[in-house]
Amino acid sequence: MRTVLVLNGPNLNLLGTREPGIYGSATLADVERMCHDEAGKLGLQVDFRQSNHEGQLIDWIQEAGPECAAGRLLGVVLNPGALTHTSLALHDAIKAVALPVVEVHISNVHAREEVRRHSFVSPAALGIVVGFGVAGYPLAIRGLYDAVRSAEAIPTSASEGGS
Ligand code: CA2
Repeated sequence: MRTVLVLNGPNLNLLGTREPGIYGSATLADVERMCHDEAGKLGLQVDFRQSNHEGQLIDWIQEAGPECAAGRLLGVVLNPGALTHTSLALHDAIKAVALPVVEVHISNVHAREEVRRHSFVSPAALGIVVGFGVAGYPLAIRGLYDAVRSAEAIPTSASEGGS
């Protein structure tokens, strides 16, 4: 069974405890359950993680590259938190391992402060889900699954044995 890795960045461990007007009242444990439910419908497993540290997220992305290449991992759903708006290093890590990543944001970052309108991650992402609350996580899993399955269904010159 293939796995989808769900990564959460800084402060998302506080979900459901503060700022419910922006982020809602669901906790990160609730989000994890929603991800397991959606993945189960698709025949996938979920590996759900959160870190407040940029380097830890980068290590996890680097480790995901070979797992994906080996076919054990479908890809990554990533809510980078505020690192979205600051981290060229996260961008570089995703590009370096050629990993399908769906970026997710609980809030509509484009309707908030100007600084939240720029994402370093988006140019390296396969797709983006923004502003649907925590429902964006299962949507991102579904989108990742459909996109990877479509890509795998299209024969490449390598899979056909061409040059
Ligand atoms: O909307 C999102 O998902 C964000 O990635 C959340 C980040 C924010 O910096 C991004 O601009 C948009 C913030 C995560 C912190 O989450 C909290 C949750 C509850 C209470 C306090 C922080």
